[in-house]
Amino acid sequence: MENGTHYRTCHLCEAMCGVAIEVRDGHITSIKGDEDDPLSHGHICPKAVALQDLHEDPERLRKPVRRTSDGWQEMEWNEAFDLVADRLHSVRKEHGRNSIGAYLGNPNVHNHGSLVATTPFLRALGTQNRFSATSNDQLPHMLASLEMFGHQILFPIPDIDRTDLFICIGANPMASNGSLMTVPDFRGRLKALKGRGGRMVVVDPRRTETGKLADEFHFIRPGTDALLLMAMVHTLFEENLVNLGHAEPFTKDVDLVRLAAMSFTPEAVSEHTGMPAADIRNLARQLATTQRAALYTRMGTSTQAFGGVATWLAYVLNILTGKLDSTGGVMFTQPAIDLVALGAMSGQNGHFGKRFSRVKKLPEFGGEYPSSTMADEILTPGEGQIRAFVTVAGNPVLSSPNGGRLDEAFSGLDFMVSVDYYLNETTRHADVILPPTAGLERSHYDLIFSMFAVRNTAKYSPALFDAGKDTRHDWQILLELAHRLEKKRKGGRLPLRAEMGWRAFKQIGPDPILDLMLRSGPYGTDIGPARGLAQPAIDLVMDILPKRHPLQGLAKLSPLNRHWQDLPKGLSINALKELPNGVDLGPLRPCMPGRLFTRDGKVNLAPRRYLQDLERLHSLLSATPVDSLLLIGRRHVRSNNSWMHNSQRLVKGKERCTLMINPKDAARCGLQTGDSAEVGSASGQIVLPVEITEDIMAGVVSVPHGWGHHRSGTGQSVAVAHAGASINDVLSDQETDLLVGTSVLNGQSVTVKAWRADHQRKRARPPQGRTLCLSGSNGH
Ligand SMILES: Nc1nc2c(c(=O)[nH]1)N[C@H]1C(S)=C(S)[C@@H](COP(=O)(O)OP(=O)(O)OC[C@H]3O[C@@H](n4cnc5c(=O)[nH]c(N)nc54)[C@H](O)[C@@H]3O)O[C@H]1N2
Ligand SMILES: Nc1nc2c(c(=O)[nH]1)N[C@H]1C(S)=C(S)[C@@H](COP(=O)(O)OP(=O)(O)OC[C@H]3O[C@@H](n4cnc5c(=O)[nH]c(N)nc54)[C@H](O)[C@@H]3O)O[C@H]1N2
Ligand code: SF4
Ligand SMILES: [Mo]
Repeated sequence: MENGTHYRTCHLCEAMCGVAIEVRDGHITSIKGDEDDPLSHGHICPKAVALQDLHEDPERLRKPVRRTSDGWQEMEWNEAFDLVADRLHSVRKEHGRNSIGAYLGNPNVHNHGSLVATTPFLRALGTQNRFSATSNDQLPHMLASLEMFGHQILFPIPDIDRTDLFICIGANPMASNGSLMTVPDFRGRLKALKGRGGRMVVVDPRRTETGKLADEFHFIRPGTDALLLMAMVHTLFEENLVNLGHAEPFTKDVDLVRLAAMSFTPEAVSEHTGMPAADIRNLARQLATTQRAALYTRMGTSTQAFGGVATWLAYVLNILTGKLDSTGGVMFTQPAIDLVALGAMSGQNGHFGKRFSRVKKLPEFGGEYPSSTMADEILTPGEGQIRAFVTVAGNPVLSSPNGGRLDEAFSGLDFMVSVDYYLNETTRHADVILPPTAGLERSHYDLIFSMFAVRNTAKYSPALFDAGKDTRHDWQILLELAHRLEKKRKGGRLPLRAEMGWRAFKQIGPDPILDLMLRSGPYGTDIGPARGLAQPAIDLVMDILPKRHPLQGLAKLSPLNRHWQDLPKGLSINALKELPNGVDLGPLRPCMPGRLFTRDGKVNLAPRRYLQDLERLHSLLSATPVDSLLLIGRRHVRSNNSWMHNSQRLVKGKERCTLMINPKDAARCGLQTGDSAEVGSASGQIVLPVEITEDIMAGVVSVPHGWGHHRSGTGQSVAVAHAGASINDVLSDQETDLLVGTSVLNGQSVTVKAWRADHQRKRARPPQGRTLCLSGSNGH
């Protein structure tokens, strides 16, 4: 790689910060924020240095390895592909297609190559036993978008740069840098918001880094957001504050929502939520009476027992107060590659509940079952039991509830393969690990997060380093395996056309596909004066063809669509290569009802399945609030899920994997600063240092996720030296949001007790910060 500064997008989290990477003699000498990036304007967080650490990490795998009785042994790619395809095929032949399980982890969505190759790979696997990080994450948002707007990834994004009131519930963008709201430099944007006289309100069981910057902060008892939001809806109707604004003509079933909210008065929910009724009313009034306002919810409200209803209600509140599709409210993006429209064109708007998982009968979403039932499907004998497993860029042992049980499940498989460049808590169970190139060794275009950003931008970066011949990108690994599996399924040979197709795909890779999507998208090819002639033809097509005809989709998406006429044109990979800092495509703009994908072209405010789930919400209201401690998660700006703890620069300093506990609860449990505590449930126990703080609500304790690197046989020595303990060893996989199937990662009851060195000696327990119960199975 040439000496000099290279610009690209950091792919580690959702914020898409532009980075300027200085390279000298093939080595990175500095990583800074790119001042000219149109979205991040020079902002980066401390994790940006991990781009270098990951790239240079001597423990990052670079060649395939297989497990042998003498430990891990390197192998050649061809041999590895043969072995994996052979084993997967024979399991499939013997036990049927659903005997293979597949889990896709979070980094896949930061990797356009993987995204392009995943569909053919999963098709070749042919299994219905698919899982991903989605069901531990944003699933309720996807369901709400599907049910209300007709497309699973058409998310309303807070227009934070123009809002005057930002209500943030169950999210901590100061640590996470935003989620389903790509918002680099949240702090700077918040400062600007306050500078123009705006305010931020935060509702969270912990006074988080974001909460500390709020103009108004409220504690809420975990898992009760749906009650709070219902009471806000109630207040809007009661006080005549409903005003849908320009969404009124294309929104239906407002009255059903009014009825649904009738009994949820602020007084009725106050005890459960822990929020005074007057504060709830006031919150609803502020939202209604501030013209430019956005209500935003995220992980804390989605991954809990009522995540489905709570997320729906957050959308409802924005709509009832006229914030949807309005400047400074919540808006839809117009990305250069519009996966929403492309998906709709091929009929992939999303689906839910088309089939149910074998053991627990949990609903699929988009063809995936909830990750919380992975262990059930592996451990429960019978027709359709999972016997072989594929993980791609995931670490479910640390990221899914009851990780201990999953750990045990993986250890008993007939065969497992992981596409991952680390030997970690999950991949240590694999028979073969296929390591892809690292982020800086491949080209980058942020297909997914460009769609969720607070401003429309586009950026393409070529690979910064040449990985060398003896390496493979994720997409190459996935396509190669898919091709081989397909061949085996067809008895060793494919028809000539299919064979040519696979070869061509493997030859060209994802970038020409990106290019095509860019050129045919809303900012694509400029046909200049011909536009005057083409437009009437397009309009005619749109008028006479049925609403769901594929050509409608094409017309809607294309640069010719009337909606997009005033957008800049001419985007392609080549054009973007000329603009290494990226290109600004402007602020979010109103685009409704044109961008709706529902059958009747309306926003469905009261989808039936949410109304049906209200009975459950009513029973929460009539139950006595539980007295036990409720466990919630947290994130830290120097950590990213489970896989950045092998960077010394990121893990150094004060211990971060601690149990946060309120002084009142600490006193009740006999805990003092400097002590360790044992946190337990039927799933397992962990021991970790306590951090006594008023920042956490009484009755609530918090543990970050992604830690617990003590398990033997992993290959990340820095992470092992900073092991921490895994919250997911305590969280049960038996609790899901019954509406959606999302894992309940926040609000489960736990026990906390003091853990002292003398106990430790007497009971021969492992040292602090270690998980006690490796298998963690609750033996149900
Ligand atoms: N209790 C609790 N649990 C949680 C959460 C929580 O808040 N609380 N958060 C949940 C959320 S939101 C998420 S998204 C999940 C994440 O959960 P997962 O996606 O299961 O796990 P990660 O920790 O992101 O692990 C990513 C893996 O991908 C590998 N990897 C990194 N880059 C690449 C790449 O380019 N290619 C390939 N092939 N591999 C790569 C890493 O080595 C690592 O093994 O965790 C969830 N789990
Ligand atoms: N530094 C860093 N950044 C990240 C990640 C990371 O691991 N580290 N992960 C990335 C990923 S994969 C994701 S999905 C995003 C997530 O982005 P966020 O959703 O912003 O992440 P969290 O920090 O988990 O915020 C959840 C908040 O919900 C609160 N909470 C818990 N339970 C409840 C509840 O019942 N009600 C309410 N109202 N609040 C509750 C928690 O205290 C916490 O403040 O972050 C991304 N960015
Ligand atoms: S916030 Fe940090 S990790 Fe996320 S994209 Fe920006 S620099 Fe990368
Ligand atoms: Mo996530």
